[in-house]
Amino acid sequence: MRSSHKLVFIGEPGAGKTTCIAALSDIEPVSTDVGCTDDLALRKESTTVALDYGELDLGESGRLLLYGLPGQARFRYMFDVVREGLLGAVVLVDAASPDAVAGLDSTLATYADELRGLPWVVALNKHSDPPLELRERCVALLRRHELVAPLLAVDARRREDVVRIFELLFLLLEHGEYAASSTEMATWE
Ligand SMILES: Nc1nc2c(ncn2[C@@H]2O[C@H](COP(=O)(O)OP(=O)(O)OP(=O)(O)O)[C@@H](O)[C@H]2O)c(=O)[nH]1
Ligand SMILES: [Mg+2]
Repeated sequence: MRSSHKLVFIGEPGAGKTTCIAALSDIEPVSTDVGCTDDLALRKESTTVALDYGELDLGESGRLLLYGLPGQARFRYMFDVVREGLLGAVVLVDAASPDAVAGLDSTLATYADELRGLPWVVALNKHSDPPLELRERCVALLRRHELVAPLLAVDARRREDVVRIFELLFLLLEHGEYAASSTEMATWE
């Protein structure tokens, strides 16, 4: 039987989790978007209330199961659903938003413990060339949370960008150290 691995996408509402999984999945992704009812309704029409789910064939390496967690911190417990067999995590940031850094801060505040010990990356989405200042503020934030991860810019709608994300994750898996107690400078490609 071929193996399967899990990858989880987390990030603030609107960061692009559902979009990423739709771009990557080779099955029809399962999404549980509903109309927004709270303050979010001012910013977007729908939000994910349970898991997003997709799958990707990795050939001989098996299948990659893709999970998107709901953006709201109150759904953090859903991480338990995906923890077993988790290969890595992608933290998405809406880099075009004036609240990008605050959004990342709240994601890290919610998930820092889960991210420690995993290979993970920060994907700056919705901005083709995120400004240096934003990248530096993200790196500073990671340090404050005592986390280490590379940052990269993506367009979550483009499959090749999302593929780059997990190529990076696989590199980290091959070469990384995941007892992350120290803070190193995140790299920028
Ligand atoms: N311009 C641009 N729009 C994007 C990009 N990625 C996602 N979007 C749009 O941003 C909106 C929000 O994306 P979603 O994928 O729904 O975000 P989400 O993280 O799943 O949000 P929640 O389910 O509410 O937590 C959608 O309208 C997407 O089409 C991008 O790279 N560039
Ligand atoms: Mg969603």
